[in-house]
Amino acid sequence: MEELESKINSCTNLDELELIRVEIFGKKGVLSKEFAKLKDIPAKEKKDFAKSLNDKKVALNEVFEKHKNKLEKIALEAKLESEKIDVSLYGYEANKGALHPVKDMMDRIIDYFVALNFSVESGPLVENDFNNFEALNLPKNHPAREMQDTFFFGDGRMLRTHTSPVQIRTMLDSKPPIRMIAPGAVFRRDYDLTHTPMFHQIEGLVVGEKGEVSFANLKAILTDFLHHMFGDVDVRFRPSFFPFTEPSAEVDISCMFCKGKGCKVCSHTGWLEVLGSGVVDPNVFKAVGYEDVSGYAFGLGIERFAMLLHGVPDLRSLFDGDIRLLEQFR
Ligand code: 2NM
Repeated sequence: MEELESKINSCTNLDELELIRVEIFGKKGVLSKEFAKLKDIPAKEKKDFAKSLNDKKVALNEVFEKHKNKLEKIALEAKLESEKIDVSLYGYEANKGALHPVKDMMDRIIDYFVALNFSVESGPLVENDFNNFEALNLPKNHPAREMQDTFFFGDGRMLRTHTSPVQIRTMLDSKPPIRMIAPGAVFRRDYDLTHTPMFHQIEGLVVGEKGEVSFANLKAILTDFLHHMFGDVDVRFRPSFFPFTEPSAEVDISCMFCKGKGCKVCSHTGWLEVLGSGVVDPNVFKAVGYEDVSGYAFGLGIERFAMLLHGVPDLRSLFDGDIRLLEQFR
């Protein structure tokens, strides 16, 4: 009896226990053999023998069930442990896309001016001579036309060299007041560290009644715009020349790489040129049939803003199509 009990309890897994079960409780098992002895036992002793045998069977069965439960519990715990899933583990990250830095910069600049009630206008990339040059006070044989290094089609048309023709189209199509920006691609025959043959500009134009729109307004809005884009920088307006504005000014910010001390990026001047601007030349208004109006205009290169704000050393890398560049802007 004790021997059978310890045999049951010494089983370390359910397979072993099953073998023991057959050995003890099976048809040809220990207990069956004991019960078989009944028939040879004298009638008088039969009852007591049967009872003690049955007690033994019940007791063994209890020991067996108890140990079976224990082994089942151990087996279940082992199974749960081996199949455990840590639901708090970090999953595989989805492969996210990103806006191209030029598109992102364009959106940021557009958002600034849209908040100030500027409309966003667009026009064709292929332009005629009047919209791209003539109406902008650049008459035929004007040296600025060669300076622009234009892609001509040979039939009088050309790829636009700036987005100014959109301002001309808008003025021809509508009456003042005008408060617009024109973002888009422009084309010039240029290719080096800071120039690509296709790049993007945003130009702005504000037109009101004569005396209503001033150079002071231009200074105020562009100063605020540059603080919005570049943070706490100094802004300076420097006299310049454009055929379509008079007076004209180029706008510089203090170099954010050296804090104005002078470095490679700012050619040791402490200043970075970021905008062109001016009061619209009367000849431009004459070309579109506007009378008794005043206005200011400005223009900037989006790639240049992206280069400065992201520290991109070679502008051409923005157009290589190398996915590793985009991945840095996720
Ligand atoms: C610039 C700089 C200065 C400009 C002028 C005009 C228009 F059509 F009103 F005459 N549009 N954009 C302008 C003026 C553009 O870009 C550097």
